[in-house]
Amino acid sequence: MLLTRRLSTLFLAAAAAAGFMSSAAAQTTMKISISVAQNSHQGVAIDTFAREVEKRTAGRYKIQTFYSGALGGERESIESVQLGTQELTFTSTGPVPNFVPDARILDIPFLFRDKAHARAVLDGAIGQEMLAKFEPKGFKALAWGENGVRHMTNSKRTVTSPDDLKGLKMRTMENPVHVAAYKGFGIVTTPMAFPEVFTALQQGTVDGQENPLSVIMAAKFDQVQKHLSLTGHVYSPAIFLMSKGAFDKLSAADKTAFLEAAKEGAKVGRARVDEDDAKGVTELRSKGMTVVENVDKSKFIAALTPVNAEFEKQFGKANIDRIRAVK
Ligand code: EAX
Repeated sequence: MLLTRRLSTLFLAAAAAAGFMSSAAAQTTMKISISVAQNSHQGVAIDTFAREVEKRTAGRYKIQTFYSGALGGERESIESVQLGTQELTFTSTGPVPNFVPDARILDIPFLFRDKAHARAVLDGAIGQEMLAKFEPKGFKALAWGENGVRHMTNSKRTVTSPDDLKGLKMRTMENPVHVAAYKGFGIVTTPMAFPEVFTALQQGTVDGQENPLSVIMAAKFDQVQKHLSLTGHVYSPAIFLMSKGAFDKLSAADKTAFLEAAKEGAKVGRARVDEDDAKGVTELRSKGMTVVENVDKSKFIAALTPVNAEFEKQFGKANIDRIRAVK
């Protein structure tokens, strides 16, 4: 009797230990971050990614989501992923060239005709070749996502031509291609991490900034900016980055799960960008912004002729032409 009881106690303890161990092994928690608010194109992208990873790994991987730069700006998050102290981030390509210089070519103004062109390039051979270039730098680039087509806002004046930009002090991303091009417009460039931008606009440290309608709405820049011009001067890709160390530890099946989840996240994020673009002008006008919808883009393109010659030298004309040629 006593022996039976002892045995059953032992059995229960062993079962509990085994259960505990298997559930500990069963759930690995990873972090992913964005610099913008949850209610945004990027928020739905990482929320979808988190849900898909959990579903596709039967809950063995749990993705904790962080918004609004809670873990730092985009550059800091990319650094953390490279170091492996944070497993994942979803970021615009803003600070990416500082880590993967080959990616600079994607940030050239007026490179893509429209979102459809950009998506075709990123999802096609060129985009996939580019994803592979992140590996030697310590990243597994899971998939391209989308930040959107960037437009200019400022607190000083209506912008209809590049002449109106001369002398405007604008926050730019920490991106060497953007900085070079915007200088070409005559803008006084002030590179700054995104979490600091609202305050900088509010305090007048800078006159303006440029971002997709999705970001302008999510960040409520209408509260601190009067003028919006649909310059559409550059497409802003986004990317799911994972620490290569963390990715390499996954089983083959789980690697597929993460890759597929990122693709799902990208799809939902892009759909939200389209929704935001469709309603953005009306919404921002209703919040008090003055919007110039018809901007003569040819003037902006012409203003960049010298800078573009420089980009052709730096990135190779053939490489730029190959992107432009994608249908
Ligand atoms: O990724 O820094 C920027 O302006 C980005 O567009 C923004 O953080 C969204």
